[in-house]
Amino acid sequence: MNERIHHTMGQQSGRRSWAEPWKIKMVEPLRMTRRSDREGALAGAGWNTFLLRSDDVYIDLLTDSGTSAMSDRQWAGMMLGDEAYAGSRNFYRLEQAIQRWYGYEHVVPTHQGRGAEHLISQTAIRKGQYVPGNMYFTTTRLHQELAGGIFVDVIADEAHDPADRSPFKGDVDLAKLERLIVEHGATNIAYVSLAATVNMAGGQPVSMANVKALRELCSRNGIRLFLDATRLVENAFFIQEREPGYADRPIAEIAREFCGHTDGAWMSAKKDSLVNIGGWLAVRDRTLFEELRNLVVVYEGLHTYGGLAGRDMEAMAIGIEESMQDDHVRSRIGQVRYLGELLDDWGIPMVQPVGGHAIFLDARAFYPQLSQDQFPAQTLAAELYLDSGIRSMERGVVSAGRDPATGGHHYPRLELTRLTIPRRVYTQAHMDVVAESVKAVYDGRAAARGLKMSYEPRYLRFFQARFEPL
Ligand code: P71
Repeated sequence: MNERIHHTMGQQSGRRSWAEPWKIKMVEPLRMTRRSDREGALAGAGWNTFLLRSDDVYIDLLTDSGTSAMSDRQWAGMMLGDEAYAGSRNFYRLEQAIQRWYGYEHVVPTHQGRGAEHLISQTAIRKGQYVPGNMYFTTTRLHQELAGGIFVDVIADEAHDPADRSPFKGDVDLAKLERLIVEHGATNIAYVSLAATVNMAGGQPVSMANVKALRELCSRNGIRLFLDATRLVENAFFIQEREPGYADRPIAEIAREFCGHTDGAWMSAKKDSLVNIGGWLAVRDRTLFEELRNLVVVYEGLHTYGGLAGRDMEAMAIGIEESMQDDHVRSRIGQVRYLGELLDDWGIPMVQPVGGHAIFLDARAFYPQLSQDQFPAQTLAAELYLDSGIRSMERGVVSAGRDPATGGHHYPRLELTRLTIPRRVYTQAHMDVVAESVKAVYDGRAAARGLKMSYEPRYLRFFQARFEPL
């Protein structure tokens, strides 16, 4: 006789269970693979998860970028695409959505986030100027450097410590920024580049108090403040949860207030906004807008489509509204947290507190026997794939690239492997499979030997680099 009584996860945590605010209408079958299949696939991919075919992947946690599931309303919107070269009706719907939910007046559509980063960098940076930011993001920093800018990290020190549990690890350290201004003069600072949330720090939020103080500091010095709004909705959730005075305010209101402290924003709509492709750039200043609108026709497409089809802009307009709903955000971050709590209970080392879009495993703590030159985070991504067919992403020394001045590796303090959760795609059972696989790899950590790089491309090397086991 079975004496065991099973408990739901909610019961185990002493609370009532909750579930996603949607149901599934269409499914996409996944291919299950055997370890021997995966060994062949990984060797063929040069031990780089970016080079795997998705057909060889079981649960794909490479990124939450463009991998979310659209709603029935978004798919219906795809049928309302106005594919005119100029003046598409969907552009005006998108423009209105950005004005309403983010509050910026002038909008330039782009094919995705880095298209927008390119335009703002070329327009707002003069060669030799400094661009302070709250930790780097790969494409953001590259576009700033290609425009002749010098990136300077001014994030709070806590952000570089995976174990530090501060609530707003994305905050700018204002003293670091002030020192930079004093040292180089305000005119040698192109703008402050503020990301909310901070991807490379583990999806960590910026507080409202910090963006307010930053606004004051920038205004006093005549420096512009631009926002990377890619995961701002998730940032607004953390403000609602953690910052005094915001508990009863809707996420949409908090997001809009946050934007109110900035001069403009760029966006990869492939994240928060629940679309497979799309981005934008929006500013308050009319003169800057005219420059951006002129440059977009050179690199992206006419200023009323920016490299997108009309249907993509329609899906984005609808996705923006859906992304701002409290129930949606709570369920999205709730799923990430569910996985994080399991792993935390089992003593798996990772970035704390768990952020908005992903679990970031601390590969240094997994593999103390490996130096950063043996690519611990790349090794961990490979081991997870071999164990169960889960695909994750390296966010350590490979991603950090080389210092353009010295040519040597950047050695970031954070050596992380990211398990990124797409929105509205996987179930709690998938999260359980992921958690058990991470545990299995952790239990086998002593056997890991590391990798060496056998091919290194010039730009954003992590995408196409190849490795060999040591
Ligand atoms: C992510 C991505 C996609 C990506 C980009 C580069 C390397 C690996 C994966 C893209 C972002 C982002 C932030 C905060 C701008 C972009 C570029 N993230 N800002 O996390 O997270 O946007 O991909 O649409 O061009 O997997 P884009």
